[in-house]
Amino acid sequence: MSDAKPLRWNDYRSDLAPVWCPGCGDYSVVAAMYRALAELQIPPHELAVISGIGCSSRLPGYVNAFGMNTIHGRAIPVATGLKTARPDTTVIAVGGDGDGFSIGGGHLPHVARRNLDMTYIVMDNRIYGLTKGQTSPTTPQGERTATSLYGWPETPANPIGLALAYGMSFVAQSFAGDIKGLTKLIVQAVRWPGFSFIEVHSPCVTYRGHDQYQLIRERARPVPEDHDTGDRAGAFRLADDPDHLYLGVIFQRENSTFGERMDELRVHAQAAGRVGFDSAVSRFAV
Ligand SMILES: Cc1ncc(C[n+]2csc(CCOP(=O)(O)OP(=O)(O)O)c2C)c(N)n1
Ligand code: SF4
Ligand SMILES: [Mg+2]
Repeated sequence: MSDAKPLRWNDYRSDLAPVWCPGCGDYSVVAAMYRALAELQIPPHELAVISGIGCSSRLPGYVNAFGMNTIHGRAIPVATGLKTARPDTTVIAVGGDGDGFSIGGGHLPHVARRNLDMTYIVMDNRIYGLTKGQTSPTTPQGERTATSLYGWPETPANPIGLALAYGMSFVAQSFAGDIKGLTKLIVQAVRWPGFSFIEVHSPCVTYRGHDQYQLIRERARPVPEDHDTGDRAGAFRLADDPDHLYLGVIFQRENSTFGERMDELRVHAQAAGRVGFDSAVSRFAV
């Protein structure tokens, strides 16, 4: 048995000071992540936090672990490559609504159907924060922003609905104003054997105003106690409720992971050996 001291939350804090605006919801997300990691006792050298580009995507720099602030919309492909090459590493991908649902949105159905064993946390502030307040896929209809001076005409995307439709095996929703609840969800998501997605409502106080905390609080409700998290149709009903944001686990259903399927494939390929290779090649020979 190891006599190493248990890791505490501040063992996961890097020596970089966050440069987010005072009051930004992302501070609470990183705070919840430190607490969750301490509960999980994941050694920093066995952890990688991967992001795209955006205010929220600065988060890996603030975590004492391997990390990469990649390019806009590409956290998921980089995390996929890393998890596939190093399945022993705990991989957490993070980013914003623009990064994940706009430029990177095409990766979501594919990472979902592969069911890679990793966690994806989206800090959804419903705006492009880093580039100074342009509309994003989740900007509410009618909102006035830097790029919609007279009100935004589009209907916002529904990230929980998309996650369910894409077949993600673990789908949860949280709020930066609830560090305790978010910590619990990150622990559950990282322990989940498959792809886990957490949509975190994380206010941008600079481009959407401080009242976002209040507005989210008014709509937030815990997932109803009688909700069956294995029932996808019931989960869609929660995602589709225009008046409430349900916080907690909305859906979970186990499936084999990409890593398990790859291991199986490797066994078959190795057993087939050169004979298998030759017969595969001969199929294409003319
Ligand atoms: C290929 C590419 N296109 C556009 C940009 C400019 N850009 C950087 S961050 C960003 C949007 C960030 O929004 P979001 O992902 O919601 O993160 P937030 O800053 O709101 O946390 C954009 C458009 C870029 N860096 N690269
Ligand atoms: S601009 Fe918005 S999202 Fe970016 S750090 Fe400031 S409050 Fe946070
Ligand atoms: Mg954003």
